[in-house]
Amino acid sequence: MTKEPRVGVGVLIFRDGHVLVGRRLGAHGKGEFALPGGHLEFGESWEDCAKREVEEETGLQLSNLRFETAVNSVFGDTAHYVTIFMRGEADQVAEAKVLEPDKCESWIWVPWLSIPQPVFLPLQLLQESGYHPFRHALQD
Ligand code: 8DG
Ligand code: MG
Ligand code: MG
Repeated sequence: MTKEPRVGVGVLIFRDGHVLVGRRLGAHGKGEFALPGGHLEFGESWEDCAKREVEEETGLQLSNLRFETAVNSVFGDTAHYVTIFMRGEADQVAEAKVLEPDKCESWIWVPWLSIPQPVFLPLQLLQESGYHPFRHALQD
């Protein structure tokens, strides 16, 4: 079987300086904290993928979707993703629900600099890339 890289979309949602992360179940990265997200489908825009995955996984409806950055996520010999990080805004009071309990244990809002360990590889690479979510705070 030919192994090929796939495209993964991770979604950054901030609320009062906190980011939404979930503890993964099943698949790879079990027990690790990750952003909501999933596979880009054939013909889908990054914006639509981000909105769809977040709605499927949390019920949150996103607006103002924008591209932040990308990383190259090589999971050893097992998987290779080009991860597109999108950012979106959710209603300030809407609750993030666990809509796929087989895939995510719980959703928590945590300060960007205090995401609990262990962290899912794409998110770890984002942290290491020097990405800073509030650098443009004055423009936002
Ligand atoms: P899908 O079938 O709904 O598309 O995927 P899923 O069931 O939501 O699986 P997932 O593991 O959450 O996402 C699919 C892959 O996307 C994941 O195994 C690796 C890749 N991926 C990244 N970055 C990120 C990220 O930040 N968060 C999530 N959840 N997945 C990511 O490359
Ligand atoms: Mg999904
Ligand atoms: Mg997912």
